[in-house]
Amino acid sequence: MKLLAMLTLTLLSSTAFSAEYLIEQKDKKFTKKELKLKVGDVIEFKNSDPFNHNVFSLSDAQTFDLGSYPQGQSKKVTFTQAGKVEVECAIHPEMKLNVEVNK
Ligand SMILES: [Cu+2]
Repeated sequence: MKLLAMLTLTLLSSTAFSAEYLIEQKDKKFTKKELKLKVGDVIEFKNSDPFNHNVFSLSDAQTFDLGSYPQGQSKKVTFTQAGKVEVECAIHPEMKLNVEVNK
């Protein structure tokens, strides 16, 4: 019984501190240029332009590729390591978002 209570508390505390941010791709820009967050936080990338965007990162701290997707769709990334993550769009090289992930 005691163990179960401790386990429940651990599960609650690990989820209680993770935040979720919404970044849109609009007018060929990310709606923010910089974002600071913590390990475990999530960014939802939503395409709000009437054409495809891609979301990827080749950064050492985190590499990912969400592929290309059209207006109205969104995909989420959980940031799992501290460091700097530069997020880009393969279709529009001028699009950049710098994410600083802190412990
Ligand atoms: Cu784009």
